[in-house]
Amino acid sequence: MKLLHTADWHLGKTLKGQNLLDDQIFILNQLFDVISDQNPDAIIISGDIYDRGIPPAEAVELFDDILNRFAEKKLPTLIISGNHDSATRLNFGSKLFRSKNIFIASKIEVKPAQVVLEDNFGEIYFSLIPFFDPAEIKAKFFDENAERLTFNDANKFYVDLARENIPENKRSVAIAHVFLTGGIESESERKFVGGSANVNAQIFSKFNYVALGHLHRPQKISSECIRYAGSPLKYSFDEANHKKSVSIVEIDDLGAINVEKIDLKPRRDVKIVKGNIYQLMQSEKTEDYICARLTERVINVQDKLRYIFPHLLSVEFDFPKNDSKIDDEEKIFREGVSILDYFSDFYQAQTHESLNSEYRAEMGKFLSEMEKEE
Ligand SMILES: [Mn+2]
Repeated sequence: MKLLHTADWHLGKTLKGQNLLDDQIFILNQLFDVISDQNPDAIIISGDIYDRGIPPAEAVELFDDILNRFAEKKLPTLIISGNHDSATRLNFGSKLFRSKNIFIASKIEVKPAQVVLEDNFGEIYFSLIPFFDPAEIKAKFFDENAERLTFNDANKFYVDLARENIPENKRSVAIAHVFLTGGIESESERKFVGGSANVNAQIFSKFNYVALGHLHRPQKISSECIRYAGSPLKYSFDEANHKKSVSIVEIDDLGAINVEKIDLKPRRDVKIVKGNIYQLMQSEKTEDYICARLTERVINVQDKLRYIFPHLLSVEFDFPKNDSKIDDEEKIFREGVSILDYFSDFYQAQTHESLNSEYRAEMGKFLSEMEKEE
C-alpha cells in the first residue's frame, strides 16, 4: 500500500502580517500533482489543518474545496486535529464525510477512531490519535482523584487503548500530533501547555509506520518509520533552510516501510538576506518573502529595500550590542530626520513589524503635543 503523508497545513496562516492563502492554494495544487504522479492508495493529514481554532472564512473555503477534490478522486483520506485546530469545529460533518471515505478524528473516544484499508496482502489498521490535553484523558477515563497525567502518560494510555482493537498479526499505522523526544523544533509551532510536551517514541513501537504532525521540519525520529511529514510551506523565518516535502510511504506485505520524500516548490520562498545596505541593494531582485538582517544601523531602509525585495516582510539589525557606533550620536541622529522616523525604526527593530499608519498618526500627535509643551 502506498500512502501520502502530509501535515501542518496551517490554512489561514500569516507570516509577519502577510496573508499566505495564495501560497497555500499553490502548494496544495502541487500536492495534487504529486497525487497524480504517485497514485497513492490513501492520504494522511496529521493535524494542524488550520492555523487557529476559528480560521478565516477563506481558509475554510479552501479546505472544503480540497476535501471535495479528495472525494472526487475516491481517495481514502485520514485526518486528525492538531493543537492549532478546534477539535469541535474540525469535527463538523465528519460522520457524513465517512460515506466519501474521508475520516476526521478530532475527539478522544472510548473506542479510539480506527480505519481499516485493504491491499492485495490483506488489511492495514490505522489508528487516528488526535491532539488532546492530558486533562481530557484524565476526565474521560480516570476518576477525579487520579494523579495529573503527563503528555507521555496520556498518549501512552490512549495509544494502548487503540492497540486493543488491532489484531496482533496485522499491519498497522498510527496517525498522531505529538512532540516526540528528540525532535527538532521551529518557531512557527505553538508549544503545548500543561507540563512537559515530551512523548517517548517507544509508545508507538508496535506500529509499522507512525505518521506524525506538529514539528514543521520534515524529520524521522529514531527510525525511518516514525516520521514528521513537516509543513508544506515555511511558516517562520527560522525555517528558511528547511526543505519542505511530502512523504510517500510504501508498506509491503510484511509491513516493512520504504519512504520517499517528494520536495515541494513554493510560489515564493522564505529567505533571510544579510549584509549592509549597500550589499543588499546590489542583490538580484526577487519575489521571495524576505527578512533583511542589516549589519549596520541605518534608518528608513524599508522603501529602498523594497526596490529589490518587493515582498520584504521584516527588517532586523544584526550586530553586537556594544557596538561603539551606537554610542556615536553623530551617526545616529542626522539632520532632516524626524523623531517620528527614529521611533518608526525603533518600533521595527523591536517588534520586527513596521509601524502601521494608525499608530504612526497617534505617535505623531503625541510628539507634536510634547513639542508644544516644551
Ligand atoms: Mn503545526
